[in-house]
Amino acid sequence: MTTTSSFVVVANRLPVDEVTLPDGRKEWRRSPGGLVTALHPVLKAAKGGWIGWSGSAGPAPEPFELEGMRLHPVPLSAEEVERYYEGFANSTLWPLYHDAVEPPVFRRSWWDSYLRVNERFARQAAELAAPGAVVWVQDYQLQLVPAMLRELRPDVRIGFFLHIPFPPVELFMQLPRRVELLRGLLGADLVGFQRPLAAQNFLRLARHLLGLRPRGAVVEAEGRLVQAGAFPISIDTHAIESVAADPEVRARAKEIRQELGDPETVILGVDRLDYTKGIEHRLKAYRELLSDGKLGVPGTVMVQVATPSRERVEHYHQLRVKVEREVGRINGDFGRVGLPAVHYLHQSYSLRELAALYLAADVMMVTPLRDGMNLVAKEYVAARVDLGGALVLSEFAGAAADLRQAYLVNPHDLDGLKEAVLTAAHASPAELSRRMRALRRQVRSHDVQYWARSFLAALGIDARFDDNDSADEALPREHIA
Ligand code: GDG
Repeated sequence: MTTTSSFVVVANRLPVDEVTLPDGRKEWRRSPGGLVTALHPVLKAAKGGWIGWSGSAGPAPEPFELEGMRLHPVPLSAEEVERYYEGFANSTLWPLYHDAVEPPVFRRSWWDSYLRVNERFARQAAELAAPGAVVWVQDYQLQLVPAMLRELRPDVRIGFFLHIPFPPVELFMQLPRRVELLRGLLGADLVGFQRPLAAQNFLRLARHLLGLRPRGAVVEAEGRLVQAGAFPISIDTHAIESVAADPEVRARAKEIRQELGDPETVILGVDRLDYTKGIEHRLKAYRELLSDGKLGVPGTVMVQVATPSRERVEHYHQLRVKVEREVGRINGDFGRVGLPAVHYLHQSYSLRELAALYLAADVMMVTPLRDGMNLVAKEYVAARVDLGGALVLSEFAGAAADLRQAYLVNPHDLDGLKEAVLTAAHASPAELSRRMRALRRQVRSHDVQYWARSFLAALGIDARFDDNDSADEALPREHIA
């Protein structure tokens, strides 16, 4: 029999990756990433459970424990990966919620799969949650879970957090299953978003689609109160600072600059290879700056890390072709033997190597067309313990509201983008450190622990966030309604 937990996280993915050791054995390792870092102490203290997919299709492994967290794998068949995950989640919802920057694809068979998989997650959460437990559901793949879980377990307290933007009513209305999705979310006690505008979109939608009457940030649905609010996510600032302060990482940053040919200006981009990230806009701005003669090789060099992502989804395949064609064009026109104008890396790196790249970069370009938050921008700031470097940041990233001292840009305005890159590249050290100091204050006072604490506090839970083993007063205390 499964023991129950008073705190349960439900997310599409478990916070682990399976690695193959040199002797061929397989082992689970905790995956990098802010969400698990933030929740680990709470999960450990509350003997909490995490429900999620292991990442490979087929039968699920047995539940297991890792670093004090109880992990409960949910099975997904190959067909479900295709329809629920690549289909409805990543070809319908993802583009639609990001301003439809690529056209969303609607297929009826995908919906059936999304519904079935959400039911499976909800059932597992219902089995795992102790009486009166707190269940925190994450992200767009699982929007039906709150209502399904509420139906099975009216006694639990349910929070939902959306990591991506929530679209305006006019866009949401395109969804064939819009009522079901909205009702799914309304099953939660608290629905959290990255920005206040997203929470407003949600409340407006509740009025428009279901005729509900929100009062302030609260809306009554089926006799219960549902609260909506903004909880901007952040990073494990302290951890990134420590990595960036490590002498080996600092030496590696110097070495990277040497390997790049000791240019005056290193421009950096780090993204999942995703069409929302504005990689093409960034490359185009750089190409024009080279062709205008405002920047030149070998004085300037660009490094673009584009981590492989969702490669079986058609839009992603097309994006890769377009980005690689543009990189080829830039290097063909402006590179020299041994001195490419863009170093394009379609690979994943360790956090230490990423931190070294952040430290090596004079201008960090984060230019999404729409982004819930964008953690790369915050990581760059956290890594710049030396107060150097400049952040060029799209105003369409949620992070722009937190990082006001960045060089804010509209990535669609190519001239404005080029201007910002030049201004950032030519700014005086005093100006750069003035901006960086202000940016760093923000990510230090608002880290991912602060984010998780504020969300759980709004849900009525006073959670412990120090990594200390005494579980006594951890979770849950009585809930504030
Ligand atoms: C979604 C929302 C929201 C990337 N390449 C490597 C690597 N990364 C890490 C980064 C960063 C993370 O992946 C990417 O986070 P972002 O926030 O930039 O973007 P999404 O993946 O789209 O995330 C977004 C986020 O959820 C959280 O709510 O901010 O708006 O779209 O941490 O460092 N990490 C390592 N190697 C890589 O090669 N180790």
